[in-house]
Amino acid sequence: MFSHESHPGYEPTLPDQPSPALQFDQLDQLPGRDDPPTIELGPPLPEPGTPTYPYPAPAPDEPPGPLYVVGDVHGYLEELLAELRHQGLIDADGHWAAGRARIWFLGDFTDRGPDGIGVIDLVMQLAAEAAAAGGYCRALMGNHELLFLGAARYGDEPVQSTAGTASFLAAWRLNGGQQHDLDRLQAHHISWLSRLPAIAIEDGHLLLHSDTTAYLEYGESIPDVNDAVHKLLADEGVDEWWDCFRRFTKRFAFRGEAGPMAVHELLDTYGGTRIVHGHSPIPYLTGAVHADDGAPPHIPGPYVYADDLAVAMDGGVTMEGRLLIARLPVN
Ligand SMILES: [Mn+2]
Repeated sequence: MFSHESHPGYEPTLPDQPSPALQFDQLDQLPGRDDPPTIELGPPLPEPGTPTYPYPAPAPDEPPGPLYVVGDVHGYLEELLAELRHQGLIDADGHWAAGRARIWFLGDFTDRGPDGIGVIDLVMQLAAEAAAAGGYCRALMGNHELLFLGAARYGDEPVQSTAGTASFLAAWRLNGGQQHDLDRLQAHHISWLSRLPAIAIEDGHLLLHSDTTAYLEYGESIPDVNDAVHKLLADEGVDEWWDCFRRFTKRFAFRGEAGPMAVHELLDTYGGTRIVHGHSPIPYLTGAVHADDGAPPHIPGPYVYADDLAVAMDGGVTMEGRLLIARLPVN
């Protein structure tokens, strides 16, 4: 059974109710998605000329700062800047103002919205500024990172797909790819995106982009999964990329009666006491996507479900929802 009762703001959803998410599901999986293999190279170095900021050097015994997560951005740079400012994490000029705070972006920076490269540039900038301040700004690799990297690397090269002949470029365009993002994609973006981890754990929160158990197919520990994805991106061909992309595009594993079991499977393998994920917009998870009056979906905040074991962070900014930033733990 769903356990929405303890989460004010979200109406209970009948588990077996036909969901409009089906259409979304099919669209999102259209030509398939591969994972670009990546190599773990560590945090990016500041670009030459990056100014230093006057933060005090952290003492070694100082406790870590507060932990935040950011849901899917999908090119909505202005909304991201506004929410980061609202939370006091950046200043009026868009620079890190959060000291030793820790921020994890949950992936899907580009596609659908107007300025995907602007989003990547901002996150890279904040990563450098946060590190200088004794905090950090890190990011997971979402399926749209795999899709975007695949479009850039493999273009129209045909891939094996159950949906017939497909290519990364066609799939990327069908899933909101913006030509101006591809035109502005530079080597340092590719390098940074290709190094992002697929999974992380922070303060007992297992952080994933997608609400799927497909991560288990890549390894039994967090380093194993991240290494496997990075190695695949570095060494494998278009069909392996595509397969990885498709696996990390799956969704809804934590919904319904079997949801808590799926969450436990991941927590038992990788550690942590709760999963925090993006990828599936909250209106689709709750089934509240299409209001009868056509009103935008109501997104009061992160969506806690699966017996309180999972927190969904994609507020559906691409569908007139919200770009969510939350401080963990979420109640
Ligand atoms: Mn996604």
